[in-house]
Amino acid sequence: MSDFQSWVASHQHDFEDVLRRLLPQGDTEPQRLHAAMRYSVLEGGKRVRPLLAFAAGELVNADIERVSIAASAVELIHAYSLVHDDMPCMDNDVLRRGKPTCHVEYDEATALLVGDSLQSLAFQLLAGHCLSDDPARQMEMVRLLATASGSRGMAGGQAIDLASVGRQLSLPELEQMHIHKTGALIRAAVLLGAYCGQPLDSAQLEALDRYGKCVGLAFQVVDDVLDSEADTATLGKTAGKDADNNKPTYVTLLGAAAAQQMAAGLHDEALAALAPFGEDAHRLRELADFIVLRKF
Ligand code: GRG
Repeated sequence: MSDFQSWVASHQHDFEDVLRRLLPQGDTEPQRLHAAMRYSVLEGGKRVRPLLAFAAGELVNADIERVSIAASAVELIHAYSLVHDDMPCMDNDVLRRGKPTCHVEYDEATALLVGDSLQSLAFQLLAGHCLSDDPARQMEMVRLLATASGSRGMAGGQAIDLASVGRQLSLPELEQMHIHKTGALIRAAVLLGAYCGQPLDSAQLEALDRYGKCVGLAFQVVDDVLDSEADTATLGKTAGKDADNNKPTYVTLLGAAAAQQMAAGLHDEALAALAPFGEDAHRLRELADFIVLRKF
């Protein structure tokens, strides 16, 4: 196992314990809702967004307890988005993270409430723990996550996505959709991790934000390639859904080879943005490599 692989495995392991502790226990009333929340969050997922927050936190010597809370808030928002996205009124999918989706395992009303409750819990965590010695910075963190997940961020991107089914989008339109739907939360994960530590100057924050924007978009481009090329067992979710749903993707627009090339270009841009941080940013560099080279 490489040094990076053991860093990932150890953070994934410890982060699972953090989530287990922060989520309401399954025997707490209302039990069915709490069990469904735990089902949707625990034991699954690559935890890419939390890993980005941990790597950004390491760059600024942030307290790991603080980063764990920020990372949990982001992961809970991500998990809520997956639960809602899989529902019949949206993507109508039956498999997620190698398991039946929440509404299949439980029911639609429960899945709706799971998403709602995970979103509320994310903000409860951000507001209920001390994440910065500067209260104004902590308020900025709450605002950042709210913006990234709301109608000007992830939910807005999802709305554009739903409206795009069966339509031909231009490359800039597709990029706008994905910058919001997928990119906004990934970008927020990087900045939230960084906000937990030593203050950065505006040029450094801007550089980190550029990194987050590039890896966020690269993540989606690679996701489109994997959706068209990998199999359901490897992905743990239904492969080929985009084509089946007649959705525009980087692959349908550019072809797989050009899409892969685009991801490589974004990867290079992400690494260039990290240049001012030198060796201290090595985990963020490794995560950019992982995001572009991943096979699942
Ligand atoms: C319902 C408000 C709302 C938003 C949904 C994120 C999203 C927006 C929908 C999920 C569908 C999808 C394929 C989105 C693209 C982003 C993406 C690749 C999500 C999957 O993220 P991974 O690969 O999942 O990080 P794991 O399971 O590893 O956490």
